Amino acid sequence: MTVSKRRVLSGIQPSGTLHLGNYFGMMKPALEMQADPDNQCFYFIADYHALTQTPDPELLRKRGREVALDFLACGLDPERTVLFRQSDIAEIMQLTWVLSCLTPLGLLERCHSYKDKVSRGLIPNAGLFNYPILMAADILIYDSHLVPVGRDQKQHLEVTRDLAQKFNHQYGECLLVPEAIIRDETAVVPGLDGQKMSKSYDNYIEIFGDEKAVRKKIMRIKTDSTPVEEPKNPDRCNLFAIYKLFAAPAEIREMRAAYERGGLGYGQVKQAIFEKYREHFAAARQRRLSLAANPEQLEEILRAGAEKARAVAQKVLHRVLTAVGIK
Ligand code: AQP
Repeated sequence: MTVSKRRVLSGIQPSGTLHLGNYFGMMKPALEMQADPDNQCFYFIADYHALTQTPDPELLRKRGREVALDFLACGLDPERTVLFRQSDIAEIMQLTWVLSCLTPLGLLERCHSYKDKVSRGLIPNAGLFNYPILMAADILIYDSHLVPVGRDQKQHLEVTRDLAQKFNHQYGECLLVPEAIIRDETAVVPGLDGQKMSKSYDNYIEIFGDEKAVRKKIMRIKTDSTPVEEPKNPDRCNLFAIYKLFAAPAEIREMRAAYERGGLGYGQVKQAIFEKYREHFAAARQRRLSLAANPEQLEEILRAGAEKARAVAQKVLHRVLTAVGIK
C-alpha cells in the first residue's frame, strides 16, 4: 500500500462543455499540483460517469476528446501528469461492484448531487444513483492521497472515505483513505443566474467559448437593480465573485473600493470580467488550436496515460480481491 510520491487524483465528466466552474474549482488547482515534484498526478476523463446523462455515443466520444484538449491546452503536461479515459481502466468496474456490496442504500439516498438533479426534473437512472460508488472506486483504485475538487464533490469524497474505512474495518487495512482539497476562494463558482455554474444548467461560461458569444453571456449575468451612483455590497454580487477569480489582489481591493464608493455601473464590471477572461485564456486558446490539429498525438497521450494508470489499478484490485476472498 506504499507509494513513493503523493498521488493526486481528479476527474471531469465529458457531460458538456467545460466552464469556469470546472476550471477554477478543479482544473487550475489540479494543474498547480502537477508542478510539485512530490506529487504524481492522475487526471481522467470520466466517461462512464457522463454515460448516466449522455445517451448519444458520438457526442460522448466527441466530448471526451474535447475535455482532453481543454485540459492539455490549459497546461496539463503529459510528461509529468498521467491523463487517461476512465473507461480504459476496466478494473474500476470490478472495484465498483465490491464497494457496492458494502454501501448502505441510505448513504446514497442522502447524496445532495443526486437529489438536486432529480429536483430539477432529471429522470434518474440507477447509474446516476450509484455515481458515488463509481467515484469512490475511481479514487481508491489508484491509492490516491489527495483529490482536488469543487465543493459540490465534498459529500462524494466523504462517501469515498467512509467506504474505504468500512472496507478496512471489515477486511483489514487495504485501502488508502484520501483527502479532499477544496479551495475556499473557488469552492463554488456561480453561474449566470447566481446558482452553481454547471454544464447541465444553462448558466455557464465556457473556457473556450466563442469570444463574442461569451461577452454576450457575461452581459447577461444576473445582478440586483441598485442604481449606478449608490454604493454596492461586493460580497453579495455574482459579478464580483467572478471578477475575483481572474484578478490580482490589488485589483480586487480596487474593485471592492469602487463598489463601496458608489458610482460604479454593473456594465463596467461586466466589461472588466470579459477583458480578464479574454486575456487569461488567450495563450491556452492558441495551444488548443494546435493540439486539435493533431488528433493522433491526443490519442497517443491518452493511450500512454491509460497504460500507466492501469498498472496501478491492477495491483490495488488484486489486493482488494484477495482481501474479500475472491482471489
Ligand atoms: N461551479 C463550480 N464551482 C467550483 N467547482 C466546480 N466544479 C464543477 N462545477 C463547479 C468542479 O469541477 C470538477 C469536475 O466536475 P464534473 O465534471 O465531474 O461534474 P460536476 O461537478 O457535476 O460539474 P458540472 O459542470 O455541474 O457537471 P454536470 O452538470 O454534468 O453535473 C469537480 O471537481 C467539480 O467539483
